[in-house]
Amino acid sequence: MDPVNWPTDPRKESALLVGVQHRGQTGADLEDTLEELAQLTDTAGGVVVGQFVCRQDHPHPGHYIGKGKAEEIAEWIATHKPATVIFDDELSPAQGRNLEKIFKTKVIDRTQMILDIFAQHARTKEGCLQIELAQLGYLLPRLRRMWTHLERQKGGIGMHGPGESQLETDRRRIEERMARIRKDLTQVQRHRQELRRGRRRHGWALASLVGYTNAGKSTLLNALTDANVKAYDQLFATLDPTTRQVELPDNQSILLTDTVGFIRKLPHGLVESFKATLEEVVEADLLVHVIDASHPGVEKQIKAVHAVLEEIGAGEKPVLNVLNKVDLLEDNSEILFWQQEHREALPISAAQGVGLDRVVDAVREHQRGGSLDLTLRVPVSDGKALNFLENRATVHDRTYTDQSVTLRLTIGRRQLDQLRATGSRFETLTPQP
Ligand SMILES: Nc1nc2c(ncn2[C@@H]2O[C@H](COP(=O)(O)OP(=O)(O)OP(=O)(O)O)[C@@H](O)[C@H]2O)c(=O)[nH]1
Ligand SMILES: [Mg+2]
Repeated sequence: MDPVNWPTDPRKESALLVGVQHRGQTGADLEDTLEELAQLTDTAGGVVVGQFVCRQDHPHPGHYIGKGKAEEIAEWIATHKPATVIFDDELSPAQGRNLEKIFKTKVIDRTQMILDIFAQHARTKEGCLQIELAQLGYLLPRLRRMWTHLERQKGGIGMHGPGESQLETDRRRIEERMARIRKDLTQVQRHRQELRRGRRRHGWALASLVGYTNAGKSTLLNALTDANVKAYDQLFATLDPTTRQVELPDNQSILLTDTVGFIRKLPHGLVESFKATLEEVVEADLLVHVIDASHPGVEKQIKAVHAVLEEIGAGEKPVLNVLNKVDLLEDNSEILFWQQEHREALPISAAQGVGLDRVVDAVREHQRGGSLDLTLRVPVSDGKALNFLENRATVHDRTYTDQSVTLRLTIGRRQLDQLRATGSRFETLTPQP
């Protein structure tokens, strides 16, 4: 693909994108990746003015791409003068340094851009601390680069000693700051744990929305509750968790949390730093995976979400898959195909409020731990149990005698366990499965 003439917006930072096609990657894969990189650039406040693609099996240790390609790009840069060159993969500190020398312009990688977007979108103290930690972690091994730059500007003689010790001082300061942030974040984590414990004491089940960034998680939370979370056509619009109560039938409720979205090649340092936020996912009883069914790269997005869930230790959680944005699909055939592949996935449109009842029913079914059809005999004196059953189960009919009430009902496995735990002296007349 040759550089193209793109429309430019003079208020935005102009960016040249560089993507690498690795072995086994199809042209469509690459296009999808570059499209995403362009979207990230846009979200970060840049405007794409051109793109280069290099075919390469192994990254060059010195400058990531081949020398010939780097020179070809340098020529383009000399003519078109983009403010930034953005690489789709993470560059080592040395690669970044060398490329800046060849291109004579600022070079950033995908990781740095994602960190930048997070920094722009962080609002709460928790979000700001977590992103600062991730950015400092990224900066630490790259400090030398800034110092070398200084040495070049001021000349080598006499710079070596002070430069070296300045670097050491900077490094130590950064490490101290990182240690301080980690300590503050431990407090945040403790506070979140307390909140969750309190919620559990109320007997509320916790569910967490997960999914690729821009899949529609916040839109779904807003549609199911009055959360009023900002939903934008932007990547990583949400960083800080929001939890709201969703009313389920049978007087039950569940707490649903909307949190940060995932992306392919999510920087590891970022996952590490966002531990406090991601614990909302790790500690949930149920994950509601919001999938953008209209996205051309949807299968890869699903894989990326599964990979992040594995990484944070939430790979084994029960998941309810919802296929969102079905209003954008041309016809039903895609949905039918999807349902063959992912049998239980629920087609919905969060934006248009279609299929939300099914989501609520499925969450409720999960919360009940499956339903049982039973006949129970409860002593009339056990008002507490009778009250519990009237509220928490669906009672089909009641037969009264002097001593007892016989109820034919449908009840969640979990609710039955709760009733047992109260020490109630009910009898089960139908054999339990
Ligand atoms: N057509 C259509 N658009 C939708 C639907 N659901 C969400 N969107 C749009 O998709 C974009 C992203 O929605 P969000 O709810 O912000 O997505 P998110 O998953 O919270 O994204 P991040 O917080 O950025 O990770 C917005 O422009 C929404 O209006 C849907 O069912 N149909
Ligand atoms: Mg969101």
